[in-house]
Amino acid sequence: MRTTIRIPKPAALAAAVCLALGGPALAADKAGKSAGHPKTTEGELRYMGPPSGVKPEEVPAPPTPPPMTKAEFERAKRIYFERCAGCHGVLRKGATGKPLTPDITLKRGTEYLKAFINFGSPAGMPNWGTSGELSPEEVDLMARFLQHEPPTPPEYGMKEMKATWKVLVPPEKRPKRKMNRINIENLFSVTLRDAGKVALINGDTKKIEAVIDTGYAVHISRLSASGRYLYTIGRDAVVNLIDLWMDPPQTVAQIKVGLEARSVETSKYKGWEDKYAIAGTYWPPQYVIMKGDTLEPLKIVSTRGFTVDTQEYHPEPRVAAIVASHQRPEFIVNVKETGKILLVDYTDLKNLKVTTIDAARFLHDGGWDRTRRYFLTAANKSNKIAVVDSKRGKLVKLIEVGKIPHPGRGANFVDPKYGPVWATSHLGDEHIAVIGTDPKGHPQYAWKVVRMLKGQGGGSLFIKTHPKSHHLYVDTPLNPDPKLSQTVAVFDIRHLEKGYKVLPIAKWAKLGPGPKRVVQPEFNKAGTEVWFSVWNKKDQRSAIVVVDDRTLKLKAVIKDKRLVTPTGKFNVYNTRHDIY
Ligand code: DHE
Repeated sequence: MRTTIRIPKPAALAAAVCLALGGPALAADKAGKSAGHPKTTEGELRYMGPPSGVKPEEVPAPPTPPPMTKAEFERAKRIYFERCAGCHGVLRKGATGKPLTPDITLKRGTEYLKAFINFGSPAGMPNWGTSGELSPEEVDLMARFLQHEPPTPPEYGMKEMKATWKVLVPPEKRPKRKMNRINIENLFSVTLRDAGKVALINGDTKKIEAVIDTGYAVHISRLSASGRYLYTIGRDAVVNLIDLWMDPPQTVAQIKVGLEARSVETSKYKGWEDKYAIAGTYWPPQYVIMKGDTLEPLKIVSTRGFTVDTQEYHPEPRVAAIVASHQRPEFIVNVKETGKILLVDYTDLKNLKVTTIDAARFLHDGGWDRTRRYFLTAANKSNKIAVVDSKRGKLVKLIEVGKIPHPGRGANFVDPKYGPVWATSHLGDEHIAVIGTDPKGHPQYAWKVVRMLKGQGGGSLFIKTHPKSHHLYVDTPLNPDPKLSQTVAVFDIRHLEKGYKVLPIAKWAKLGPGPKRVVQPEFNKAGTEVWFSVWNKKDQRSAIVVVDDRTLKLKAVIKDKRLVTPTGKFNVYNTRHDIY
């Protein structure tokens, strides 16, 4: 027997639902046709019709910020994204910098915010006004802008990535062997920050072999496991794949993976060498796994979620450092704002397995211990170093260190008293925390701060040594005192208690005026030389200073008008093998 069920017409049904719930009847004409939802089926309407459980009084009305013209808003937005978003986040939820959402800023008011932007704060906010970086009118503009709801940039998915993806030289057209005569193992990829380029400098001859266009304000370079491919990532999230076998080395593929980014890495586990690349983005907060030799995007994963401590939802957990595991086929991904470390298993991208390790906020940079089993990474605003055992896939310990640890990749050496250790310097104080890393040989010191060395001062970003060196170099480029920002401290690892020597790196470069910040020590392959960038403004002369590690004397100054704002330097051999 066939039963016919009569379903009421949509508009009549909607009106009935509304009336039954005590709401106003939906407009329906005498013939029963709806003016409201003519395209909705009866089933959908019945299913989705009930009112939201959110009570209107639970949703605050948007506050009223000080007025701005459209042109002013556009200008402020540009300044914010160029200068402020790095620390405060695109959505202004805060990270290295404080949260700046209207619920906070409206209470502070325009005058308070102006003073803050003008003079900065001892906690690390630069003095944008008094330093002359922003004019008084721009300070006022920003103070008003910060009281408005933050504008949200668009999302960026596979369609957008594919639209920018270019394979300039397909793998089958690339050389089958190295075509140039460069000793690529001792090549340095040097970030030319404000030029949006990298310079490939020959470590043996100190000559620039190539200058290659990359993303805007290119941030880091990383090497494939084979050492053939160099990956760079710009702040604008443009990834370049450079083939070092070509003569001269050149970009063979490029992709833009988001709107803002800092990290790129490649698969290094046995059997997976050069197979995949991964890039993490600040905006949108996500990472993408790509084919290693073409950058074809394969899998995008969002990092939005809950913070490790208060378990609040965070809409913008940015991807900070990424390292490739040597123990398992995994990428280790630092998620800054949630304070979680992800172990992303790349063996099966369709059924992706991700282990989430609870660490601490706000994760930033880090590196391996000398066995490449333990990953030590800074949770910089928690003043902690998180240690991950990449073999067991577990957190070993959160170690209290100094104020705002900033290791870069850190420094591994054998302490005469405490055995194998890893060290970090700090942005927020003058200390260098030395942590025991040998649970088998020196269990009593493992994962403890065994020494707190006193360096030149705060504002340190990077620290470096080499297995063949007995020196530990500590930079201080962000210290407000030029005596510190233009020099480096060197400790003799054999006599750490004796304190440090100061090398006048910027003075040796003989550059003339400018801030001349000395940044990021990097060794050559042999471990006999250490290179420093002398980082001046875009329109001033910069240089690379090479120091003889044995004598601590000046060995060479590399000057060239193409060396515009050099910052990070990545020696191919050391970066490829994670030697630091
Ligand atoms: Fe960096 C590494 C983020 C400012 C030079 N920087 C990193 C990493 C992150 C990061 C997440 C780790 C990448 C990895 O290992 O996968 N950096 C940020 C910022 O968010 C921040 C604070 C502000 C911004 O807006 O970018 C910032 N960084 C700077 C600079 O101002 C520096 C000194 C100069 C520059 O070139 O911009 C700078 N960052 C570097 C360098 C490294 C780096 C040289 C790699 C160090 C290494 O030895 O591996």
